[in-house]
Amino acid sequence: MKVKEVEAYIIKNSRGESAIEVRVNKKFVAAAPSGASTGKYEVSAFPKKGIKFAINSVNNYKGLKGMKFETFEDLAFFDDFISSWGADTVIAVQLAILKAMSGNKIWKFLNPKAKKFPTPLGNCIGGGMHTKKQGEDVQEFLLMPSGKTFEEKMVLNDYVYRKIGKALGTKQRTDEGAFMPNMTDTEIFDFLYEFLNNYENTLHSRVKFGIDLAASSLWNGKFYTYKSFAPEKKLNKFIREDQIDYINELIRKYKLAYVEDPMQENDFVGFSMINKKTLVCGDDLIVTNLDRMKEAIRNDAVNCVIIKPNQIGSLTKTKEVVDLAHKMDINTVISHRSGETMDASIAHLAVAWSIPYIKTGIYGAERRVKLKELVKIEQEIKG
Ligand code: 2PG
Ligand code: MG
Repeated sequence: MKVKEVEAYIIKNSRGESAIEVRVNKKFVAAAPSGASTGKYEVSAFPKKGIKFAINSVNNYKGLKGMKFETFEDLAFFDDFISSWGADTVIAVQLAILKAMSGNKIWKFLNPKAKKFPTPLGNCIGGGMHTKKQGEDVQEFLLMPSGKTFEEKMVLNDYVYRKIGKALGTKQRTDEGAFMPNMTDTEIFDFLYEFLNNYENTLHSRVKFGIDLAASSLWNGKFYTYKSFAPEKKLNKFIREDQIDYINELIRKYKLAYVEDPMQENDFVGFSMINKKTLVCGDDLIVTNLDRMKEAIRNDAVNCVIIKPNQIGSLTKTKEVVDLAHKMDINTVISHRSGETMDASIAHLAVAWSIPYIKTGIYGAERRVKLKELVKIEQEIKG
């Protein structure tokens, strides 16, 4: 595929912030999302001079026109641009080129034999940084549905989400379209546990749940501070050891299937002390960075890792983290960001790379477009 034309420009993401979109050879368009609870070790989304500077850098870069890209590995060419263009810029350019190389069929281009589909992890109740700290402390309560096909699981998540909304009687939503009730963490844990154990609420299927605590946003260097803490506890500040006990107790009491970022982003050893009967997932801890993935492996910190291409700013580097995780029997979760666009590329990457989970949210056009893309791919593959 030869690049004839490249155009970068600004669009608005789901939070109304400026985001970058790139168009290659007129027809192939890709955009990058952005986070609110970003990890300290993520690559910056844009250079210091800002998004406009990044966009001009792409549009004024003469070398791109006439370049040929034939394989996924060719995209590594842009790794040298990460610091000057920023992570979001490189990801949007790489994705647009990948779409052009594949005629918008990324999954097939990367893995024509693909046949595994991810389970959707759906954010149904939320707080933390996705509500500017107006909601409860836990950033995301996530549904993990069961089912034979991706579509079945998606439909189940959607059904349960709506039912939860009715039961809570709230219409307020977080950045990711999760409900934002006026409840404490403990009240929500109790509610979800009871609700999901009543099979009349779940179309008689098993729906488990888990959380993204995004614990770095509670940590001040000494304590984890909970705004609305369990009424039976007098203290709302936890030192590290209390935090470990608290999380392990939550896992036991509510049979959590998934726990993301239960400890702050520097505490590999703390992660290793969390009960691995459940999926213990590193997001801000690993930030899709190969060196941090290795550090996590050395410490036995996780059995699951979040994959967000724009944390590291390179699709080829992202793939290295996925490959190492799978080689070490560590689960992967490809993930949207809280500020999302209509780009559905992560759906394709999930299928191409046999990623077992996708976190995309349940509600809102920018989340649904990724789920619907997976349904489309499933129909194509399974007929
Ligand atoms: C997370 C993400 C996505 P953000 O913490 O996992 O849910 O949030 O994009 O704000 O970093
Ligand atoms: Mg997270």
